[in-house]
Amino acid sequence: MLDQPAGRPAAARDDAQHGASRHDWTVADIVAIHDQPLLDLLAEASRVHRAHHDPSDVQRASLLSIKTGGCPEDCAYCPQSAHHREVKLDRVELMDPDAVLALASRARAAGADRFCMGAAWRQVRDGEQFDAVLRMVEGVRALGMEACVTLGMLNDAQAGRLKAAGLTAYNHNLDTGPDFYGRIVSTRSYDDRLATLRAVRAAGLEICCGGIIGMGEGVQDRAAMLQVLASFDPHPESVPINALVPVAGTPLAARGKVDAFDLVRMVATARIVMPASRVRLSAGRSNLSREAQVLCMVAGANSIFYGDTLLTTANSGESEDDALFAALAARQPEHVPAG
Ligand code: SAM
Ligand code: DTB
Ligand code: SF4
Repeated sequence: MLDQPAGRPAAARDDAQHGASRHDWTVADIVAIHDQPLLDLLAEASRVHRAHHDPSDVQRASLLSIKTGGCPEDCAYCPQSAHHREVKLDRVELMDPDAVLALASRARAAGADRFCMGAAWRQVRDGEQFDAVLRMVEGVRALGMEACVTLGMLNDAQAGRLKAAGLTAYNHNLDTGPDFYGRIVSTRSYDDRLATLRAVRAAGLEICCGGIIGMGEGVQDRAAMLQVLASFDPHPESVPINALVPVAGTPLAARGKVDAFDLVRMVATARIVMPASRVRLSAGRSNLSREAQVLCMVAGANSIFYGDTLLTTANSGESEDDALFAALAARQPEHVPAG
């Protein structure tokens, strides 16, 4: 675990104001929160959300795959793994920084406040390609946006160079609970992931860390992942909650759609145990009705990926999202024609 306080007794359920500093949730506490009647869960999550955030502040993060496919890791959900040969995906080498920055600038003009760049790498290697990523980070920051990258595992020195380039946050997901993890990822351990997260935090970068639901795991596994995340001190600044996007050719291709209420419960539970974090409603949003997305926001989601594609799969369209944001805003008084 990361900076987990040793030997603290399990505290009783906390109120919303104190929850931000709680790192000792047990898996049983979290399952109890998750499984309570849906309307009670929603009410509690919404109360916690409003005590810590302006509910009208929903972040738009734009996502770009800067190096696509051919990844040596074996992650069962991922279309970019070279192990899944049946996936139809063209490999694309690392993009040129100028091309990335042109897209970042376009995303900013469309309303994005954060620009996230993902590379299908097992780990960061020092050299020309990492130098190019550092230039991308500098460029995104110069545009006035938050910058986040996800590049696989990294060491302290590399995290320090990203910090010096102005990086806001590093994304590295735990994906699921420790017991289920081995069924999904065979090429790197849970401890490897925690070591990367430790390097990220030691460099003073924000941590963006969450996971995926709908891979065959149970509520216990979902709660166990949230327990590990909530044990970080401080909590991860952002927590992406992905619903599995089943991709043809991956071992999880045949998994069914995640039930919208499962996603609502997961978002609400994340919100309650990590009150001050940004909870991002991430992959899988294109399968949700706008009503289900609004329910996730009531449950405490306050960030989305904005843009027509995620890394390699389709996202909700930008125009649909613009309509969603318009629906969330205060209504203009109706014009009543005179006479
Ligand atoms: N290679 C880097 C790594 O694994 O850290 C960065 C890229 S990787 C694609 C980033 C995250 O995307 C994964 O950790 C996983 O949580 C999420 N992801 C990948 N494929 C997904 C899918 N089909 N459905 C939902 N989430 C997915
Ligand atoms: C995260 O948690 N979800 C994003 C981002 N971090 C990098 C990735 C979702 C990928 C979905 C599958 C794809 O488009 O390839
Ligand atoms: Fe590679 Fe990341 Fe996909 Fe795993 S999730 S196969 S590390 S790109």
